[in-house]
Amino acid sequence: EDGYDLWLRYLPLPAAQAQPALAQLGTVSIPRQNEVQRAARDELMRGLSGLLGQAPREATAADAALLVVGTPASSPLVAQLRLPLKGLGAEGYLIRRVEHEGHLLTVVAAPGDVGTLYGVFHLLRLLQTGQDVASVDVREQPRLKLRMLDHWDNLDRSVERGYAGESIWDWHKLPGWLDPRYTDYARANASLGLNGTVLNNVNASAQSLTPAYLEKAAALAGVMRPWGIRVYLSARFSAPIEIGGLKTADPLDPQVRRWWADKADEIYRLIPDFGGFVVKANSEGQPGPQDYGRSHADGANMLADALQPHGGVVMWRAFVYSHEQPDDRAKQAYSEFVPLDGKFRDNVLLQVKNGAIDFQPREPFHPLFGAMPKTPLMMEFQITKEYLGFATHLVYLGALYEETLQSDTYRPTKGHTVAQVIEGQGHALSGMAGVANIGSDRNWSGSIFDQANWYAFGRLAWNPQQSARAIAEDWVRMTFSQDPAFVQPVVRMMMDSREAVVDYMTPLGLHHLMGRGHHYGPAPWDAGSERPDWDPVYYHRADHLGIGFERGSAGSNAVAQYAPALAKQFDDLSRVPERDLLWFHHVPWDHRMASGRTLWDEMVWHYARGVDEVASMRGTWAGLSAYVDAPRYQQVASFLAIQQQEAQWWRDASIAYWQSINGLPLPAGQAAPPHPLSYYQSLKFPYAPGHH
Ligand code: BDP
Repeated sequence: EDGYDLWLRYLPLPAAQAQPALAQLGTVSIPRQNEVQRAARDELMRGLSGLLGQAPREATAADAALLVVGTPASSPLVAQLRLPLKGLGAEGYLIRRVEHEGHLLTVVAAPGDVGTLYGVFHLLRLLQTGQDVASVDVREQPRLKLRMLDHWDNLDRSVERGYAGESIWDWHKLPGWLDPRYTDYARANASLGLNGTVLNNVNASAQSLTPAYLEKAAALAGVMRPWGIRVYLSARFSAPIEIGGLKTADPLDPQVRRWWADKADEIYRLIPDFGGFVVKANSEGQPGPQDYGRSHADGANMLADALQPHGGVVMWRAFVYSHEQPDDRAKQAYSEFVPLDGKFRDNVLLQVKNGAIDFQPREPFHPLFGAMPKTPLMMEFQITKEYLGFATHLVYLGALYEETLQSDTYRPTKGHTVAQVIEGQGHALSGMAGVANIGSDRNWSGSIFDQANWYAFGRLAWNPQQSARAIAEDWVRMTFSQDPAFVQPVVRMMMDSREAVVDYMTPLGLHHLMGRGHHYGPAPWDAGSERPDWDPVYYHRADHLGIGFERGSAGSNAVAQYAPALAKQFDDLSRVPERDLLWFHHVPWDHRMASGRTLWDEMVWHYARGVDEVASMRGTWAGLSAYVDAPRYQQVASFLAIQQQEAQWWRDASIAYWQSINGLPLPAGQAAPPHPLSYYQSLKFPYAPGHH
């Protein structure tokens, strides 16, 4: 066991489950006229063979089948059954038992082939998670249109913020060599309903748009297509200059517009179902329309016009912050984009990170959600754990995603969650993107438990209203074991792991306190870099009186970017949620917390709780070795040991630094950091991964 099979292991079910399932599903009728149908068929055969312990028979005449899969067009039997397929759309499906000529059939039916593929994966999941399929009755369709992985992969195979080896894309050997891993990647994504992949880094190289690289992308598109997945590219805004020989990339310049229109034609000749572009513009030094005095809307619309005749979309990122330093970086995206609401073409989505800073262990939801009703806003989550301990910390991000998605925006009124905002608010387009955590490591994600984050992201992109806990439970059952003595403690450990990392890294609303550049480990003392808003001291603002970033009306007033009811709540020191306290306010060290402790004592208490939680995760795992194969057990155990050391390091280094500022003693019973502050400050990590 090396984790390669992910959650698609298809190990034999216990006899008590396998026998009735074989009796119910052991003879199948499934079409194989085109590549999508063949993908569904191969997966069904592979899955059932493994789970049932023997290959199902394929019915010779459709009516001899017990399990029937297809669309009204691909299967005469499905057509005859007159199932209520209306309204399911191109990707929806239903799974049911129906009576037909005196026999009970199990049917996976859909209006379109991709729907049957998703239905097959769903049926297999029901078996894998030990559910009774005897009276199965499922009707599903995705709540979001674009369900995307964004790879931050460079053409030299390095991966920005990647902790799972090199890029999965072996660009140099493409298009001639199609690594079988690409197909397994597509299968895994399709099993979750993901339907798009952005192949290259948002910090894009214009090379990706040259003919040689478009051919490589086309080869990958060919692998993805049978699995319902479209290929997209990150577009570098200045490509017309860099590879087009033009003097400008001004979006209103006719030659520039022509260049992009021609480029789009060229791409669609090679990749007829190309999805479109993601763009990072005027952000962290990337080129963009503002270089020419134009707006983000001008830039996005120019690309949208080029893609429009072919049905492509533009995902324009809202992660922008300019070189002029404002009073608060958290306010920039909202200030720049809200005035542009209603100014984008229909085939543009604005892609917004979950919070206003940058994928921190905890951020309040981004105030843009709900604030641009005339524009489809898509969610951008990070799956790779740039700020959450890289691959060795066990942190289940389902809990983080759920917290953001379930946040009430109060826009237009109370009860309107972020999930509802991204579901489209009546727009034709909607979506969710996850920054992939996938690389060349045999186990894909750098650790077994990081596979759960890919999994949870995919399931939530299909339906952002789902419960993170239920998803974790499915993943554990599919990945490890169905035994409740294993499932329950592991799910509990996963669900608690997110609060643990918040506690030992950045409790009570603290944020952005990690080492510069590589973002590994604590460095709350760090200052003096080329931009103040890259420095931890900019974010915590600790002095001898207190700590925290004042974003209330007495400070940057970032709270005013939220709906009035929320703005009021966040502005009010007595009503702001404590978990976000230091995000929104600069607070005296002796501020009284709900627990009765002072802020300082409460901070120390949180650090301790985080470290203790990791110790207890280790204990939990140590008791479960009997349920897990040795290689996967061992890797998780070793990583938990690393996590415990690093959690302790975060706690000790942070406390040593805060004490150097506030001069306060530790509460009784709390151990002093074992080293002086200077020791923690002296640690350097020039080769930490993920930063280039
Ligand atoms: C930050 C990363 C940086 C990315 C940037 C982005 O540190 O490497 O380029 O986000 O999202 O989190 O564009």
